[in-house]
Amino acid sequence: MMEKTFIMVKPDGVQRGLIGEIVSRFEKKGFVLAGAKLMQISTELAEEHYGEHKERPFFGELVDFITSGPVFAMVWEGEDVVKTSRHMIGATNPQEANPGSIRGDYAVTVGKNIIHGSDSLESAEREINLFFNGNELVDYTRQDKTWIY
Ligand code: DAT
Ligand code: MG
Repeated sequence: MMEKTFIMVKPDGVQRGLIGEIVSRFEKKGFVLAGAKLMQISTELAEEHYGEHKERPFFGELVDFITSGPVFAMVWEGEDVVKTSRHMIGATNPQEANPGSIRGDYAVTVGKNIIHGSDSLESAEREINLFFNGNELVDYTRQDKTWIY
């Protein structure tokens, strides 16, 4: 099924110069970039985005971290992109993330795991709407589509 998902390079990934590497992996995979922007997340947006974790002991640290510097927010489109991008990203704890995954290759600790990806179709829709206006997303066909599907 054709889907869209929300992917974000976190402040640690931006500071470590990993935006290009991460964009490149999704691009080479064959997914379509529908929108992207460098932005500073407000405390309000951070608390809303991570709302499901507000009772967890690490919530305060998580909000401080995600607002500590610019993030690179993206929307990627493709067949089963929600689940596939979670595989590409790897386990939440980089110590458990497989080599070859983004966290497995570039991160060491759960508090600085460099990238976010929506965990379901419902989360993807919610997060895309939270971070992007409709007019910031572009609908187009990649020229190599028939070589991917
Ligand atoms: P994911 O980012 O893989 O969807 P999640 O939704 O369970 O993981 O948690 C959101 C973020 O919160 C995660 O990327 C890093 C942080 N986090 C999760 N569990 C944590 C823990 N036990 N200690 C510190 N930070 C944690
Ligand atoms: Mg999550």
